[in-house]
Amino acid sequence: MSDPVKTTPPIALAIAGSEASGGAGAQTDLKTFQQLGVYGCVALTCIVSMDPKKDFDHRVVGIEPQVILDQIEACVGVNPRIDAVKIGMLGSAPTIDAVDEALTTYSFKNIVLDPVLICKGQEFAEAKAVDDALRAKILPRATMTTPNLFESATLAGMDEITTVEQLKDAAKRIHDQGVPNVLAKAGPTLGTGTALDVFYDGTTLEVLETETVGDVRVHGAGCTLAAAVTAELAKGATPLEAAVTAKNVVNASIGMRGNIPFTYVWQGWYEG
Ligand code: PXL
Repeated sequence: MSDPVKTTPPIALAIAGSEASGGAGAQTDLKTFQQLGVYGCVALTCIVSMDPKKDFDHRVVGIEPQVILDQIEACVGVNPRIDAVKIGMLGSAPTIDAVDEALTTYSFKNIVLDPVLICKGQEFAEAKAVDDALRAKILPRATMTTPNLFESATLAGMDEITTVEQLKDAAKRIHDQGVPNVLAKAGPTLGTGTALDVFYDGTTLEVLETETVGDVRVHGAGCTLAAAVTAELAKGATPLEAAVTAKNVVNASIGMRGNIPFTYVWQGWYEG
């Protein structure tokens, strides 16, 4: 019998939460990986069910830490060569401990951290514990991080970010905490008339801009961006190249209108 194995594509692992509606989280990660020609596997950290009766607050159920470790073990066991890892919503301090343990065990390359700090409907005390643990344990392991405006300000220790100069400063401050590549996202929120993000790797500081699409908040754009960065790193792109492609993917993916107060993304529109 002939060997049925064709060429193995690059492989990416998402350690992320499920967002049932399909607009964000692990669902988005898998779709983005697939779209960019990367085989995806997933270790779920939590299950988010948005509540349409309560303004789409997030109902979050954490996955048992040992089960998270078991899933990562399964992913690595089947796919011995994982080319990149995306870390999305972790949601609790025990989950962060489990992921920290797995990152020690497997020493993955190309770790992209989307530092999902606070989730709609989460208690403040819980959110603070997650922030602290994420910064102490996961951030220093990241090859690249993709904070949004709020996350950039929090991680950089700044009160707020309202200008491009402040966003550049935040990217540098986060880099100085030991993250080799930072993609600090503002999207359309700094009033530049573009979707603007800042890339910094310690030497190169680039302001990346694409045209804006609409003027409403887009659900899942951040997950899609970080997943696209992960897929491109898995394929061998440099961090800056990955950031540029990822912005184009997000730009192309915006525009599905659901029964929710915001637009969301569909990866099928990007043609590369
Ligand atoms: O977009 C941030 C995010 C990440 N991961 C999960 C989510 C969300 C937002 O809804 O539910 C699982």
